[in-house]
Amino acid sequence: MKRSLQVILLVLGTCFGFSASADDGYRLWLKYDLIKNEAQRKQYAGAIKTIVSGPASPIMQSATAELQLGLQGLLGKSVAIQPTASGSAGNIILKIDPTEKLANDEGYHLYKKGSDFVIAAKTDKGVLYGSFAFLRHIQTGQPLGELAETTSPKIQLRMLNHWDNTNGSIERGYAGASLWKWFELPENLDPRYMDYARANASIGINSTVVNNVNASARFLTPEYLPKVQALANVFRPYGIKVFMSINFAAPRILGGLGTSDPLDPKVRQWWADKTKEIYAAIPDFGGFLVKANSEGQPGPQDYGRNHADGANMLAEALAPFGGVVIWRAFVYKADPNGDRFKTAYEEFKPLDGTFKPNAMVQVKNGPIDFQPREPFSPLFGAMPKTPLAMEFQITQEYLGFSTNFVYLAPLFKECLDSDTYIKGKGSTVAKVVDGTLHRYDKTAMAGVANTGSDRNWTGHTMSQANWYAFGRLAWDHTLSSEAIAQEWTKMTLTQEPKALATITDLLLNSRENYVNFTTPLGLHHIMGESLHFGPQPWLAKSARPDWTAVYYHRAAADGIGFDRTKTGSNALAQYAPEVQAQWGDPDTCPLPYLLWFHHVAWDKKLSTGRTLWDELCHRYYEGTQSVAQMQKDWATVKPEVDPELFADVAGRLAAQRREALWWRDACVLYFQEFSKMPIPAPYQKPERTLEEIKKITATYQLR
Ligand code: GCW
Repeated sequence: MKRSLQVILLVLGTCFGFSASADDGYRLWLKYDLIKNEAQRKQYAGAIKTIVSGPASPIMQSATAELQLGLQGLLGKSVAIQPTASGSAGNIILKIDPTEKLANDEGYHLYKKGSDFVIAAKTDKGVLYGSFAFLRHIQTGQPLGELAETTSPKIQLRMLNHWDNTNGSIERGYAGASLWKWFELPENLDPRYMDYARANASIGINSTVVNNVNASARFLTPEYLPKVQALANVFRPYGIKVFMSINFAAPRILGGLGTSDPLDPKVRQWWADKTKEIYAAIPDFGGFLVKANSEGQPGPQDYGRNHADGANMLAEALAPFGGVVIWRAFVYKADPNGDRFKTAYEEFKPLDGTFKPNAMVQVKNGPIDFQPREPFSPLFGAMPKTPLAMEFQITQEYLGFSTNFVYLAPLFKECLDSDTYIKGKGSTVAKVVDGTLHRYDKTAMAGVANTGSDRNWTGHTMSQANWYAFGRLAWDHTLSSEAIAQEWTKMTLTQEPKALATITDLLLNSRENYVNFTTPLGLHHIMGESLHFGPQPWLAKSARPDWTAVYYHRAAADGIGFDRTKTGSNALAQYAPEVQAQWGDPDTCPLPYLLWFHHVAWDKKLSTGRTLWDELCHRYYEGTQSVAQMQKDWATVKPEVDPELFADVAGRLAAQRREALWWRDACVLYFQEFSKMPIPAPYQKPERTLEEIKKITATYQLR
């Protein structure tokens, strides 16, 4: 596909315009505003003269267009693109060299050569990522003299999972409607599709699943395939592959077959034909993502087959085209006496070694469901012969939607850095997922997207940092939460040192604050029914027992928490002995995980010197207080942050404060009914009664 650079620049310029007016957040971290520090700007501008374009390809065009756009904005001067270097100084040389010493095809090497700057890679994709890194170097104010970066992604498929539906809604989306305007596609291409691709490419995301895992079969019809094809065409020049979620019952629903049994030859043929049809439209199609036999979705178990039977049928259909099937391990049964924690491991571990080479199993970070804090899923480390993909949730389903300021890099890192001990000390989850521990030849990390049609993409301005952090960590999980926070803040909000330090601290503490006022000490799944918003620890009846709150917290006169040791569900046995030893004893179990694994007496003395009850209250009160502190800290950065962005965050923090009080009052008053202990000094008893709080939660549940 031929595209004219002028057209691209025009479109980019319109969408990502350099207007001096207030910032609506649309440009994300790719603002490219004129560098304020004049001396610094002149230095960059003096050092950079041309962009030497290297071999032509659509991806190379994206790289040069981005460099030109970025430099124009940052330096306030137009930098010409030339086929060869003119003169020997100030050229940004884009170089593709398959012999470049890099770990893989997507890596890049930035360095100075005399007075020139080289962006070298084995492929055009590497050059694209290197170009964004070069711009980031300038955006974050680093001296060009120090340009030296060699990096390759540690994970092959760095993907977003969109839970977007045919009607434009997004399951668990809190930033507006779907970015994909299905009704206008394929004819009308919203310029936003390209900006979405640019944003992803800038942080190394190279794959996207465009539709919900609760998948409508309609996506596989001749009506929708051209729409997906149109998106793929826009994303391709940014190195992004499209995947689709499929409905396992499609052969029955669309194909008119009486069955979707994966061992039925007619069903297999149907998938083979459908896959061929997809590849005819999208030659670089990535593959399928599948939610099967989970929360009512159809799957192979409907026919007495297992997950591997289902996955392998699809793997076979995809294999001739180099596609991959990613099969989700998010499964659980409605068993009032069981432990939902254990189901995924029980269903999947026995299947290790039975999946085809182009199948992967995608596991959520924790054993339940994206709670504010979860221990790592015991499946990590338990399937050495099956490549396991990590699934994180970027959208804040259980983290206060778009009203709450919760920076997720610490949550992602906590999981990735956890030690499974499966092959001795240092067998971290990250090493499972990046393939080094079990020598997986396929690796993937997925993030359930938090993007939507809101002008600023993510609803809460600060949630942009979560999209950013996910991409950066999928590229390199050894980056620190702090480094990513600073990078993002410098590009998005401010570089003024004091404000930068304040915002970095706000980001770094925000998740722990959220845990404290919602689910401290290892409480989990006590949020509002189905909406998953606000507190509802009293929820005792639902369509399934494991959708209630009491199933998880087990508060009673004798204490609180889910006993997952030998005296309880023994879910702990799914971990390596070292992990069991670490978490199995309530006296040594780290407090953040305590009630995940133990039922603890209200008056038990904890390592903090407080009783369990007092500690619980302490955290609810301090967590709520911390939101007031966040408001104060945010107020101090006002002079340094764009007024529109400042106001957006300030307003949402005020809403978060109201919600934190709601959580605190609900939880301390409800749990007090069991502990029968007073709210400890210096904290004041809530002004509201539990009945009043319950009414607030009930209002949220109204349809
Ligand atoms: O977290 C739960 C959500 C569902 C979601 C499901 C899943 C897409 O509440 O909305 O469905 O997990 O991950 O499949």
